[in-house]
Amino acid sequence: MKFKSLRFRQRGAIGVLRLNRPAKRNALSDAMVAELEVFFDALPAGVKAVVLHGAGSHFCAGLDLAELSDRSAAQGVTHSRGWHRTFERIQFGEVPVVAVLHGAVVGGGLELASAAHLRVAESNAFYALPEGQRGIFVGGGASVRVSRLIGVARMADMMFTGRVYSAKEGQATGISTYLVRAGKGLAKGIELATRIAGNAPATNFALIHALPRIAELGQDAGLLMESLVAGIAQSEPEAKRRMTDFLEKRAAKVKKRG
Ligand code: 1HE
Repeated sequence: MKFKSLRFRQRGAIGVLRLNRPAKRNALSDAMVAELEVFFDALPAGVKAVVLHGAGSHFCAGLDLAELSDRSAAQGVTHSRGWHRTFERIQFGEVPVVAVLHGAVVGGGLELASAAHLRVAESNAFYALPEGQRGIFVGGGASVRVSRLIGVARMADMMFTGRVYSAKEGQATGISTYLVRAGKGLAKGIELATRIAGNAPATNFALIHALPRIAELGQDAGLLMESLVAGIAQSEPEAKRRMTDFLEKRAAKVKKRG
């Protein structure tokens, strides 16, 4: 696949997608957002999980400020809805996406990261929502996704005050769920994606499409939906095979760490 602002490599079942405008700190131009949409709309055959990372010293500097033109209110809405469409393709797409974060993960960069299913941070990552200081508001889904990751109060603080979270703080507040040394993120992302790609397809489908929706429901409807999804998943031959493998001592036990 040939893109101008992205670079794609396939490693078996894993697709490694790199934001590739390091000179502009991977700022999200309209063209780059459009390329992301094309990529996630029609994944290359055989890709079962994607690792998303950034070229150079930062994951992503957010919206390409050089393109902030004289948009009317209506054009601003349309622009934001375009980002929403693209990031929905990532969140509710066909495969799990692991984002590997390093350096600046700011503004639209944090919005993009929050559309992924798993976040691995390197120790040099930092997070901010400079929209608050630039006199604008988030438009790439942060109100929904970042607020759910770290809470409304923390997100509002980031925007009110320009607060920057370190990688350690990002790990403690729930932005990332893995924290690794600088330079080790991609290998960790590929390791995790490989493990995820080996799951039963029904499990990955449920985690991408059902879990976030169930979490939005009230208890009654949520529990019913969980039962429906559980019933479907366990009826799959793949699930039967995996359970038999365990009972016949062919599958790994859950091991205590350390
Ligand atoms: C850019 C951008 C950008 C860098 N748009 N060109 N995002 C921001 O407010 C973050 C703005 N960027 C920064 O704070 C810093 O650039 C970084 C902390 C990310 C990186 O710093 P550094 O020292 O490594 O790089 P630099 O020297 O600041 O920038 C290198 C080049 O990238 C420079 O261009 P050059 O032609 O002078 O070399 C910068 O102008 C360019 N560059 N960031 C355009 N963002 C749907 S709503 C989403 C709303 C938002 O995302 S708002 C947040 C925007």
